[in-house]
Amino acid sequence: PYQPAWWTNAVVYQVYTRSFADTSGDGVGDLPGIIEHLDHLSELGVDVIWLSPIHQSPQYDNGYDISNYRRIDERYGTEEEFDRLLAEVHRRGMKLIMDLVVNHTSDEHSAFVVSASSRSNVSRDSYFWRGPRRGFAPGEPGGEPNNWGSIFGGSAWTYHPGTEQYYLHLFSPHQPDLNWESTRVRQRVFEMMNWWLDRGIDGFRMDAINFISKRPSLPDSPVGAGGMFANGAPSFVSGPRVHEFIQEMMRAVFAYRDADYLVVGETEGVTVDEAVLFTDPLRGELDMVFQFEHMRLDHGPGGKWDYLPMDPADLKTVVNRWQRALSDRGWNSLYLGNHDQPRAVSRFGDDDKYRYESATLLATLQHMQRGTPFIYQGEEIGMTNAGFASLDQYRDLESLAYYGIATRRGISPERILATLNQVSRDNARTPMQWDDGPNGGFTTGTPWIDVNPNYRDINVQADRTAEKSVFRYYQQLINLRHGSKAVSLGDFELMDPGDPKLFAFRRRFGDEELAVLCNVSGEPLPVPQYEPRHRLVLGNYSDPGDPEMLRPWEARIHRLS
Ligand code: ISL
Repeated sequence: PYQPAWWTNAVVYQVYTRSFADTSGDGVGDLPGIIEHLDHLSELGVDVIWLSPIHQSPQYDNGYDISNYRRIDERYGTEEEFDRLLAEVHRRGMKLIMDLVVNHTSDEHSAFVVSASSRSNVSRDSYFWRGPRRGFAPGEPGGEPNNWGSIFGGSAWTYHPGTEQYYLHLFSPHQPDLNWESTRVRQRVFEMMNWWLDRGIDGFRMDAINFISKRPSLPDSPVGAGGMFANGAPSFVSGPRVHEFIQEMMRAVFAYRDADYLVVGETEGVTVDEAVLFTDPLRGELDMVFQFEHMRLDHGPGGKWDYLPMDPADLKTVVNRWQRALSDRGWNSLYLGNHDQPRAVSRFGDDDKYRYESATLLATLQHMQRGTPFIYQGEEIGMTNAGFASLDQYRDLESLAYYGIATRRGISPERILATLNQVSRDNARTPMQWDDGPNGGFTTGTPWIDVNPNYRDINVQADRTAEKSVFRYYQQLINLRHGSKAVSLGDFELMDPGDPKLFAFRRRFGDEELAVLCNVSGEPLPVPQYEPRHRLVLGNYSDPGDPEMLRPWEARIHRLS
């Protein structure tokens, strides 16, 4: 008989170690801090923990710039503490997957240092080195090999005077891109992955994995309106050899292993058609990918920094498209936030008057879809955007780069602050709020980034014991998934696609059928006539209310059969 993969009813929790729990008092979260709070996660009911990078790193991008892939960064802990964490996770019946950042390394990685040392060294082609554009002298302004901009602002090329060439970095200059055309690069990555799996981890979250294959000629891209640099995406998003590289990786790393692993790819810019290719089990690539369409719904024409409030109807359209596209082949991952995105309740809900209701409604929408849900730390207690009052509270290199660019464009500091408050990645990175003590119980020292001032009201201790507990609601959603094939595997059918406020759908597997009704607004909404009012399985209001009306941000799950 058909055996669905184990992760079809699993729930994953992302730990951003730096901001989770600090036991050493240096203001940076650490591995013993995770160990200390593992019961919080196992009580929540999650099956898998995904750790953002904890490898040795100069931390320009909080660990997404790795200088040694086989060492734990001292700020986070020791090798022994990592092995203890892994054992403690396993002892509680959970799994641990690690970030795999191999589109690029740190510029302090030994391979890059060697690569940069001369034009003729063996590692030179491990990265992308190019001379200046024709007609330019090396290092001359405008002489970059092509016109791509980096994702964090500025050119995607940095000039290296020592060898009079430029190296490519899709992200910051501290994150040079690895050249996957080199078999040596691929071999070394695969060896490193095997080394981690042999150490006992249960899989990987692969950072920017659909960027690893570039069009070899690295051609110029058309320049967008007003921009100085062009978007190189057409030459590196799902590039020519990406499927070949990933299949080769899976053969080299997983072919002879039979344990239960999980491999999820981060694939910004992926289309539904590409996602099917990446996740069709018969192709031997990834188990699931993170798509980004719903993360763009509040981007204006100028992109992420050009914030435009989202229309909830667009969210329905996107969800429906992805649910349908991966229903026969492939598998969805489901997320509303992570360390790169503002807080879900602040972005898609109402983080003020209806914080509990909208946080639990969003959780309902997410966890009742077909796919594997990912919870970002703090979401399970309804943590909100950072609420910073001053620009100097921002830490992320992307926020700081934006600050520089926006200042040069003459945008006022007030506007810049307002934009950062809305869209900056720092919003997700403020420390986990454990209790109402100093620094929310995150550290006894000075936190590397300020704690959200609302920690006195919003914290784990308060939430878990509150009458309206986001945490307990998540527990129930996770329980429901674990026990219901309609939730984990059922068909998805959107109801009332035209209604902008009502997000309603049915899930069906065999003779089990559930209906999910969500009022994505702060006003009461009539319940559609056709909806039979069967047994309520779970809802985010404690009393049944008027069966004909959904209250503000009300979510209900009914069992139809
Ligand atoms: O967060 C973004 C910009 O606002 C995304 O474009 C993000 O950079 C992209 O999804 C890739 O993210 C991953 O790789 C980056 C790292 O900074 C992110 O934290 C990571 O999730 C470079 O390693």
